[in-house]
Amino acid sequence: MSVGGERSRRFLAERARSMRASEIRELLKLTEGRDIISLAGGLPDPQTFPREELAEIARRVIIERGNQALQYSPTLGVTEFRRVLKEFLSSHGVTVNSGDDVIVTTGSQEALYLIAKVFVDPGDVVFVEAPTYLAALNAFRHYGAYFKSAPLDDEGMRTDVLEERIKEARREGRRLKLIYTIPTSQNPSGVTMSLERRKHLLELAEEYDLLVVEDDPYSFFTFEPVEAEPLKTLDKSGRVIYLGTLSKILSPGLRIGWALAESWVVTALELAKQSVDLHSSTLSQFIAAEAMRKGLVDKTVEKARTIYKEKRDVMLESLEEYFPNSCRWTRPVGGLFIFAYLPEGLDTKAMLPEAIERGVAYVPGASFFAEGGGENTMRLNFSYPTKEQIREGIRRLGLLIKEKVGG
Ligand code: PMP
Ligand code: G9A
Repeated sequence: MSVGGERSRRFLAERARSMRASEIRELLKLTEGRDIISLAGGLPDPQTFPREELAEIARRVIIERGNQALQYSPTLGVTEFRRVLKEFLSSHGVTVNSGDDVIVTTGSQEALYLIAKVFVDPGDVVFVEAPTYLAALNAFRHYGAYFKSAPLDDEGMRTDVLEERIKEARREGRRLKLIYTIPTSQNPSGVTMSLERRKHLLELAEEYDLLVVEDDPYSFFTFEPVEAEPLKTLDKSGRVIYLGTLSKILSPGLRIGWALAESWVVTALELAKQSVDLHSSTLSQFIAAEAMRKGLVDKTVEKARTIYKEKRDVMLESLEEYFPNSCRWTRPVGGLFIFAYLPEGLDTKAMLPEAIERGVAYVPGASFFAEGGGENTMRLNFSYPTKEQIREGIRRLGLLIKEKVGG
């Protein structure tokens, strides 16, 4: 999907002409209501939604506190929720400094958009992982970011390459702004950054005077113990903007996310948000505050951890069984995705219509690469499909790939 035509050329702002569709969102439209096994969008398993408890909370909030819960609320967020949220974060190992503040956003996607809006001028350099979350790339791209990426290996972002890219950007006389990273159970790769790399990344931020955006939807439900201290906690110089969300640990439909950072950053985001959506849903924030206070989020996290670990294992076993030996893939300790590398020369975007014809969808990997490449990669989601669908979906994909490459 793109915006085009004579009228659009006449009227659309320069900025809007370069907007790209999110392949994740487009695939969601394509697969919705159709008999297709979707290994595409990162949807939580609906089994993890605590329906009865949320219904009870929602009822009580509306009946007993409806005057506030159904009302407009401050742009920064409902004061009570922000307080509960700070406690929740602290108790989960995310350091909240005395000079920090938190803003509630409409999912962490809005936080990404607001960050792009307030920090990125056209041509400013944003350093990213290759691959990285494509909807973050789109948000930065919208404000004219110039990307430089560093590849991932089993220990996360190659910070030695990051350093090279930073030096290169300096030599080119560019303005350096941000490092964007998803350190734990990365999207799309599933990889988790080692402690050593985390420290190196922060040293680089300090040395080259950069802000760090730590996008962290997945660290609360890793399936295996990992040394995954948040950058926000390791950071001693207030450079990290920490983003979180309830989407994977309670419900994405509530559309509640947050940014925790030094208060000057939060004020800038607040001003930007005033003209985007005034504030995030008051009702959702009242519900979220209660859910956190009652331990419902922690309970959901425990449930999600068990379900997703099993599904990940089924996907790993199925890949082993059905994909040809010429393919390789990541083995994530958390998150919702496995990233697969097919033999060079295979184009997963070109192959997608055939896969859909056979009743299975995935996200082609190329859009996760800011500087091109990755045509032979694909992202496979294991949280949403049932175990049977995972096996069948991977079987069908394996057959298709074998037809293309032999093996
Ligand atoms: N960042 C990352 C890394 C994600 O994976 C997602 C959702 N898949 C988001 C941000 C946005 O999530 P939400 O807006 O639902 O919080
Ligand atoms: O539905 C969305 O756009 C959120 C999911 C993101 C993803 O699949 O990475």
